[in-house]
Amino acid sequence: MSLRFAGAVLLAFVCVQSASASTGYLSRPEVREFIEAMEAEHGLEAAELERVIGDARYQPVVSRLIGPERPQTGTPPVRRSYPKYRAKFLTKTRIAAGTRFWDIHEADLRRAQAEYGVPPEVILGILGVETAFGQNTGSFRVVDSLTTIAFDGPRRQEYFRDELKELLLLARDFNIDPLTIKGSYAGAMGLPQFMPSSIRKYAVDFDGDGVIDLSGSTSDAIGSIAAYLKSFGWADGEPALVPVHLPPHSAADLVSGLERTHEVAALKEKGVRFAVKRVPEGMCSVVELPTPGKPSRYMAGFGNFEAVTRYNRSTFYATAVLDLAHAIREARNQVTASR
Ligand SMILES: [Ca+2]
Repeated sequence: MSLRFAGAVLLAFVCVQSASASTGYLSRPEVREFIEAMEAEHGLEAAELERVIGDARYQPVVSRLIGPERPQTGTPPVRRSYPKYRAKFLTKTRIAAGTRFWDIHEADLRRAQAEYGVPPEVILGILGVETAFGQNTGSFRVVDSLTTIAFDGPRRQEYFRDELKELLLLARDFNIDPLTIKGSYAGAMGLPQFMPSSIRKYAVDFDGDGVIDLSGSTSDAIGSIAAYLKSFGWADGEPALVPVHLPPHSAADLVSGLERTHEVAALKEKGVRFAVKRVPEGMCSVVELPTPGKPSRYMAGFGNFEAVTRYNRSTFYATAVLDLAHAIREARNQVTASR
């Protein structure tokens, strides 16, 4: 199929979807089915579900942002640039905002470290990359985002139907009107950008006021990030990433991305050199950080690195979080040393 033809089909698809969406989601059989299942399986009232989903609006921009199906094999991968990705987050402004945030919320950050073993800078690295410490938490109505992708999205409809379900249950649990909840185009919410299912599973009421509020309570946001990382195996005091030097021509064999498939001892036998003396035992991944036109850098990713990738399944993301964490820690050390 030529690209032009694919484009025409896509356009026709969008028009059909928009036309059906403009008559409202309630008239769609798959939406009726969803509502009936929510009623039968979770005891939500049909009238309330109809009020909420009947008000949901199709958002073309959400559909566009979630993007098309990823290309299948056969298309050459685009050579990405880690330094370019990193530069978006490791700005002077963001690092300075991180140290200010640390000053203001020191007590909560300390308490999170004591309870979950996650150091302040890692929590700040996530907050910094996700929302610039709460500056960009998203302005979409989450009901609109999730309903759009769940029923009209170009991909991952099933996942987003589950998240819509979780949002409705979350709103019931905390007695909030789901129509008032704002978030990213993909339905991620609050300072730490948790999806509804993650809030229900992992978030904590860290300020003890009886509700979990990741938008209004910085304390809840801090505690919830730490609780999330701990649930995915964060181990206090362990390194997340260790720079490695690979023997020539071994990258294609050894780079494993998100997968921790290598024994440290086996990598050493293959001639991989670790940049630190005390290398944790056990399994690690080998992560490639490419720069177009230059040799790539390589890192061994351990359990704590994997915990961060559980937040967002991307080696670039997790490396940038940890780089920002390190930069904020350094900046804070300088500030406190000069006081
Ligand atoms: Ca709270």
